[in-house]
Amino acid sequence: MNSDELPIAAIATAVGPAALAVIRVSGSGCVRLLSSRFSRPDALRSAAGHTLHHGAVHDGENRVVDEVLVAVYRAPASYTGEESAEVFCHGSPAGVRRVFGALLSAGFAAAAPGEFTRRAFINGKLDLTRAEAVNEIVSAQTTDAHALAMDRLSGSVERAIEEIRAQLVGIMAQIAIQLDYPEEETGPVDADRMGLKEAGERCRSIASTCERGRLYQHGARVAIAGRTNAGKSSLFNRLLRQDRSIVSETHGTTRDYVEALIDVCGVPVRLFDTAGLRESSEAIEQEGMRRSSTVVASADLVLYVVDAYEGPTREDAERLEQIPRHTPTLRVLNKVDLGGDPSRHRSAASELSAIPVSALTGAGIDHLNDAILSTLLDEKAGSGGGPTPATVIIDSERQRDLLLRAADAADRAVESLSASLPADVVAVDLQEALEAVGEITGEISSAEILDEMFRGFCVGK
Ligand SMILES: Nc1nc2c(ncn2[C@@H]2O[C@H](COP(=O)(O)OP(=O)(O)OP(=O)(O)O)[C@@H](O)[C@H]2O)c(=O)[nH]1
Ligand SMILES: [Mg+2]
Repeated sequence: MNSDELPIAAIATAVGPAALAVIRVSGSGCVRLLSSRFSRPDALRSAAGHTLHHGAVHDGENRVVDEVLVAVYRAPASYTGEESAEVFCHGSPAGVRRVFGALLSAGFAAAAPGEFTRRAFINGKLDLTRAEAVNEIVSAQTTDAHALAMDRLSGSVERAIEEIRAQLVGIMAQIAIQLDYPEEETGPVDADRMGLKEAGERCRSIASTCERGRLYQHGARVAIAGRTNAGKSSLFNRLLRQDRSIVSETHGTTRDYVEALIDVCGVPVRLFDTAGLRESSEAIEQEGMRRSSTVVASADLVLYVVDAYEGPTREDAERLEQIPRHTPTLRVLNKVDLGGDPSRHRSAASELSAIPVSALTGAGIDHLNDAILSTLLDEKAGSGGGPTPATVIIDSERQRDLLLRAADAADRAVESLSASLPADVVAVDLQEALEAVGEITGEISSAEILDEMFRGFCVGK
């Protein structure tokens, strides 16, 4: 038996108190093996694909472990393409582990991370871009990230890559004619006319969407900073929509930084409330400010809060100077509800290029959310446009690197053509572009490539 077909088992759901949990098994003979721990073995062994069977899992010594439902799948009509089954048991962590233990004692091997999807790929059920999308769906933190990953699972990247590959194959055919028949007979080859430049641009254009895709998938770190009492914790609570950080009129309330995950227009943002900045000789407060500055230094974006009632001070200007230059900063003028002179607020806001808000009333918060999103997209994501705007957004650095390799090879082929180098020189670069594109979908793959790719998957997927 091929080692890829050996029966494997994995707990496919998160371990924690829950109504139900799913244990997945796959591989040649897995239903027979499972039946050795099932109360109605004959029913399982003779089961047709896509049928459900009620019964009990026992430990091999007639002790019932759990009451379960088993779904049976027959090859090739299953996720992996192999004979498979899913065991729906009760969700208590202890119970799930006992059922899983019973299966291991029957002879199942514990599956490696991503092993089910790896088998699905090997059996031609999905290409590598869809396999990666499976993992992206599992780890999506916002509805937008999930929708983008679903798009990739339905084959948007695979189709785009296939189009580029077909284009490169067509060009290769024209070059092959050049190799077979000398130039006098076929006339000179033109990179533009053949679409070679366009193929390279399409690769680069899709590659440039990776940062944007990763922003939605992996999110960003946003730190709130500013002088004491500016309203940082109030703003933190407002953005979080939860009374999480302590707010008080006492200066220096926040000592340790506080963090929480929020959804900013579809981007998962780890938001940090930090200790207010002021001159202090108190050791604990100094340590709080030191830790806060570390958080600010590692942030993708800083929201620097200024109290509108007091207006920006020289100290604010100095504090802003201390934020690392490469870190984008949005200035936020808080407490604009505090009466005062609205025109003064407006001039302070424009002097500071600040976004006026009130953490107390919620005024301006939608605008602030939009500004956070657009700054993160500008900083991290580029436009994703270019001469040939990409129709898909990728998340995988593996795909991006291969697309750039293909684009570089296509560029070299274009140069060789314009320098009228021999067709076999052009063919070498074209071949490299084709190989890189083939690796993206997995048409060309090796055990090392697959090991590297599936290492990041969770067990049970
Ligand atoms: N009117 C008004 N008061 C606000 C607003 N935001 C914060 N405050 C008040 O300002 C005071 C300080 O607010 P905090 O959120 O604790 O300020 P902070 O910047 O976290 O302060 P430290 O943790 O000490 O650095 C509190 O009394 C808040 O109720 C606002 O938008 N409008
Ligand atoms: Mg605070």
